[in-house]
Amino acid sequence: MAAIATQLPIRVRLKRMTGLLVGLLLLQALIFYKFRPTEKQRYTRKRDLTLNNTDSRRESEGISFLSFLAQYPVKIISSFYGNSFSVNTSYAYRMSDTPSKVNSSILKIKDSVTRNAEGLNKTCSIQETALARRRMVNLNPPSWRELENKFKDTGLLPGGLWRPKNCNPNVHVAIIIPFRGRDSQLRVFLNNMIPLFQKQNLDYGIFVVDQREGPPFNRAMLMNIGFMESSKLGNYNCFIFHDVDLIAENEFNIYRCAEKPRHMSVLIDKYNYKVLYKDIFGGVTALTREHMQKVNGFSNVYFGWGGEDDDMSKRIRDKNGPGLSSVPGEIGRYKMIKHQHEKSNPINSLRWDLLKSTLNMWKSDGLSSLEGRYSILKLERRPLYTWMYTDVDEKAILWDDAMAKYRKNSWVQYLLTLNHTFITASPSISDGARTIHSIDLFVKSPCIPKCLSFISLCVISICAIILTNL
Ligand code: UD2
Ligand code: MN
Repeated sequence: MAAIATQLPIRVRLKRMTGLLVGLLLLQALIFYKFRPTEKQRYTRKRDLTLNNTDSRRESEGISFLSFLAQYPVKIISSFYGNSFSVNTSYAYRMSDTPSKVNSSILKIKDSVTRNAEGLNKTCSIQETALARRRMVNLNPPSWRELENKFKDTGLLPGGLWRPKNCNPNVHVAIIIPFRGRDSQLRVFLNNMIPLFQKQNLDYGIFVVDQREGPPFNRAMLMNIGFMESSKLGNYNCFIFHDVDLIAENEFNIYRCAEKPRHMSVLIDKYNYKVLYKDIFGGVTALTREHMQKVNGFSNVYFGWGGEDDDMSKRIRDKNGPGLSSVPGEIGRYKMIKHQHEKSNPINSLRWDLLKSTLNMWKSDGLSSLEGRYSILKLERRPLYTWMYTDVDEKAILWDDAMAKYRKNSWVQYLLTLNHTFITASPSISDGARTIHSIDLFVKSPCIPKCLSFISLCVISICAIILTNL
């Protein structure tokens, strides 16, 4: 074969090689398609996981194991029922493999900013003459080192806390930034906004609430977490929820709270400085502690892009709500740093349905349903901001009774089957005490498809090398 090939003209050989390569590629595609992993292969079995056995209500109600399984929108890969399994007395257990919570002692760092004696009694006023109606916005991201150097002599305390030395603003502002994977935008934000906060004589702290990889981004829940956690650290009474990509253009846009919850990012360059729709409440908003408590904070059930801001708008505009206000357009001008929508923040297809239920759900969905559904994995007082690395327990949120009516929705099913899970178990009762006979947790394995395509690529490359040497 090789002997014949060497006698052929180079053009013919090249043609053959290309033909062969294309053929091989097609073959690979075919093999890949034909032998794609079955549902079962996509999971790996995990044992020895911690059993999250806190759902005592479900247990005590004795929900039948089988019927409980049937509701689960996850695929049952295999079921095993041990000897003592009995349909009527069986119970379902929920599993969790979330990382253990951080040592709670680090949460206890309190801010301790000193102010000189004279400053304590004097209320701050804003020097209007120092403010500009059009400020220079710099959209180039500096490095972290440059940033830290720039602000090191401004009196910033670890965690990005700052307050004016010579007066007392009487308002403690927590700037809360829902965040995931936008490092360069954060640098642009800090570079432009720290000088503004200081110029406005604010007593402020910046809290970046960073959602760990996993389920789609949950902006509203991160803001609730920021509210709760910053309140543990300082005596804040005004909370400004801030998209990381928005930079204020008018210095008269004062970062304070008003009598009613306030929408601050009214006109944005990306939308040609036009108000997108009435009662919009996304971007930058300011709410006092009382406002937040009155509306039970934001909703926790909006995973992915969209809807969560309108949900808050409805909460505050409800007849018993605190009402909505916004700054005049000319003052609420912002630039949005250019960005694409992340894959990890896909559009929430359930948002319109959820929005129909806001007024029925808000009392049970929000600050009141936050406890135990997230953990702070790390909390760091970084030089320019406080970093809260957060894990959101999407399963716990979506298994809430309030979400029962949406459970069959494809978006919810998708969220529930993400990454994890399935258990097959044979729990039973012996002597009144619960015993679990066998639990297998299947964790979705991302490896097999990835490995296959990698192997496939290797095969093609090896073939190509052999062929070119023919
Ligand atoms: C609009 C709203 C925003 C929010 C969003 C829908 C305005 C000006 N903005 O923004 O408030 O309601 O629609 O959810 O009305 N983020 C990350 N990492 C991610 C994804 C989001 O950090 O992977 C944060 C970041 O702070 C970002 C914000 O969430 O600024 C909003 O997300 P976006 O910028 O992708 O959405 P956008 O611009 O459509
Ligand atoms: Mn944006």
